[in-house]
Amino acid sequence: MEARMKLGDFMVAYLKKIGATHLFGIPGDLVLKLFLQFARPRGFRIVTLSHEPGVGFAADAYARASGRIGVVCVTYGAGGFNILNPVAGSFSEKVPILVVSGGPGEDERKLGQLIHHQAKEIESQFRMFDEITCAARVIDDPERAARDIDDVIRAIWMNRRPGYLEIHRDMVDAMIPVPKDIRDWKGDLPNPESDSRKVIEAARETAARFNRAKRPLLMVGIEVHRYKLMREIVELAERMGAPVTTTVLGKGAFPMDHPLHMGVHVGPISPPRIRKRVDDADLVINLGTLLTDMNLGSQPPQITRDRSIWAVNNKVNVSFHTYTEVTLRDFVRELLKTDLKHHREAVLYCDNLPTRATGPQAKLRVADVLREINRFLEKRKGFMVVAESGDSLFAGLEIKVPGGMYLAQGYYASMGFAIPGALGAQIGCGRRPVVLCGDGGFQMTGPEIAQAPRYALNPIVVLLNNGGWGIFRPVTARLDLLQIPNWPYADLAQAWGGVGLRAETLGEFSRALAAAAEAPSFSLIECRIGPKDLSPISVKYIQGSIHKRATPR
Ligand SMILES: Cc1ncc(C[n+]2csc(CCOP(=O)(O)OP(=O)(O)O)c2C)c(N)n1
Ligand SMILES: [Mg+2]
Repeated sequence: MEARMKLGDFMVAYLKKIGATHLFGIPGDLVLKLFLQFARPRGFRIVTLSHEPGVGFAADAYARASGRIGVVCVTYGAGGFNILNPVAGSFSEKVPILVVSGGPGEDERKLGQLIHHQAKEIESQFRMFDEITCAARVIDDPERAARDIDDVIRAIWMNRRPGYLEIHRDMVDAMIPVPKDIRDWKGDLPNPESDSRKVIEAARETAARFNRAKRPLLMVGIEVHRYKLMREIVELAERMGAPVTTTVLGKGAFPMDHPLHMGVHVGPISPPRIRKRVDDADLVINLGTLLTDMNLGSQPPQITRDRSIWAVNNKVNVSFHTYTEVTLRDFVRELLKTDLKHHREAVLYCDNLPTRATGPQAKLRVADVLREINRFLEKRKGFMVVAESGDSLFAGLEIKVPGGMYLAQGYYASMGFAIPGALGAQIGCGRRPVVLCGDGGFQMTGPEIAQAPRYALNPIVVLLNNGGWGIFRPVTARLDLLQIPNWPYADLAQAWGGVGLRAETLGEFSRALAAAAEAPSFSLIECRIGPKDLSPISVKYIQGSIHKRATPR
């Protein structure tokens, strides 16, 4: 970095310093100059997809899978508005992404005419992103530009939330001063800090509560994944000897094949043994879990505060009092230094799958698909699972990925996440995705799979074709409103340069999965399942969600 440099050059140098390697985007005239800067030799590997929502989901999943900031570059207006939904999802689920948008130059704005892609006012886009990011700036003052950019990117990392930079096209070549501290800086981004006195006291009190408890349990949530604390949490669980459950959103934050892992807790609709164990616990230590309806099976909170400790959002609640300025990382590290009683308990992993499979010739059911994927994953390394919203989100809860890499929007739950997400995730961590996706979800962003061959990506898409928006069938009288056209999914996959397969029986699915694993390209297996066939938890969830009780305890 130099003391004075062009803004565009500074952006590239800054993002290189923080270790960005890829940039996801779609250009337009209002961002083209900046986009080309990012793509220049020794710049970034550019990943373009067909539609901005795909770009946003891919960058989000890249960030989830790699543990780095995902960078997105879009044009102003039509491009920016198109990624509002994925960015809102990143905000909800604490995913650090940077959105860079172009915009019209100052001279054009002074002409007094409306500028293409403009909605209400030129500032409208900034205002919208301000609402769904932790920091948003329009870079319009060269003197402050470097500091503003630095502030936004630091905030993204501190908060693990999206940030927004709007750089109008006349600013890209503007000369800007670069403060010395930014020039000298090595590129380490700041993590939130704790007050060490509070950390010690929170850990001491937690340890005392734990050591008195007879039936303690650990509940692991999404912050463990975002702050890369899985190793510490495993160590803590092993020291405590307590069973571990994860939340819907936190699935994958604790190794699914660890002997202390019981499975996913979804409130009262959990597998009965998990529900009973959580209900019986005299102390539940929640580590990085968010209190969402989805995590609780769409029911009011069941773990009462008198028997719980919650460490999330840089706070630790011990029953009815709160320690502020205590990060999850520091809390867990301090707990590891305390004397902890070791519990001994035989922990059994539970899911909701019926134990009996149908025969290889019988009509394929969702439960059979899930059991077969588990069998497939058990024997293989290097895979991850990405689940789409809809029945697949709940079906995915039954999946056991050795080691644990698992991605799904278990809270924001937008359809369209999984296919572009799988592309971004494979770029981010190199693991080969198995994608669970419904036909409705696929019709939103699934065609982005056609981009996989360009980037040598090879997800295996397991498409559950039930002829519509199946998850709502148990609660909708007008089934005709939930129908969608039947696409020739396998033929499309074939035409897009992948392998397209169909399965109507378990035997066919098993063979298709084996064939997909051998294929160097992406594959899509269309599983033809009955219109009423849903995964075990979906029906309970959707009925609970529609007939919600409004009396929190
Ligand atoms: C962007 C978006 N629009 C609408 C919804 C509401 N929604 C949730 S699931 C679903 C239907 C899912 O259909 P499909 O992908 O075929 O999955 P299925 O439940 O049939 O397996 C809809 C419309 C959503 N979650 N996200
Ligand atoms: Mg469907």
